[in-house]
Amino acid sequence: MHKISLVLATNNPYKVLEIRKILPKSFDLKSLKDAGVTAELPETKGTIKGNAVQKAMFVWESTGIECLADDSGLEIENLNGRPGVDSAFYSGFPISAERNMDLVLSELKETENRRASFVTILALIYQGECYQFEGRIFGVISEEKRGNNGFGYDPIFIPDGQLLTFAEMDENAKNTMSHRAKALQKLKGFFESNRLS
Ligand code: ITT
Repeated sequence: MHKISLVLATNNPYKVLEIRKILPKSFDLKSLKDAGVTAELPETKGTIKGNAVQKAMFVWESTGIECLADDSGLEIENLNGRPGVDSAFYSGFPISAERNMDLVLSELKETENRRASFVTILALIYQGECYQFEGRIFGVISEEKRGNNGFGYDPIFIPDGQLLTFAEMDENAKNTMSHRAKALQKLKGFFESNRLS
């Protein structure tokens, strides 16, 4: 199996860590820094899917290197799917995960329906084509922040069937069940079934 070389089109170091842990060693995954990309990635499409494709196309067009972008978000039922595409900056700028979680918890105060899901859309540019893979995990928003692992909204998300938040689990547990893990399994299956690996 020859190595599949891809640039990860993300400025989020936690995503890079998770993707590198989840994909097998047959993938050679470079960071934007490794590829010499210093520009901000554009994210102006207003949807998670649109932004994933936009980030991947931007890196492809500026480097000519095949790449993989990840756009993700937390969708809360009782907030009509918010924060969704605005997850990174839900409580404004400068970006603060703590303030984002505090806002969500205050919006859900005394709310019975705490159902939510995390979604990831991966956009892959490979051999001149753009492919997309989606992963989703359902769960509930906890009453308060718990745990220090992971990033973003991990301290307030409890996946269905679990007692711990993502931030209380060790990274391996999150990486076997997360939205990102599910999307990456599809990507892996794509390479296996197309014998591209
Ligand atoms: P890039 O665009 O550079 O990839 P980003 O952090 O801005 O990095 P997104 O635009 O996809 O990424 O924003 C997604 C936000 O959703 C992210 O900043 C977190 O707040 C949240 N998020 C995504 N995946 C998450 C996860 O696995 N655990 C917790 N929060 C997550």
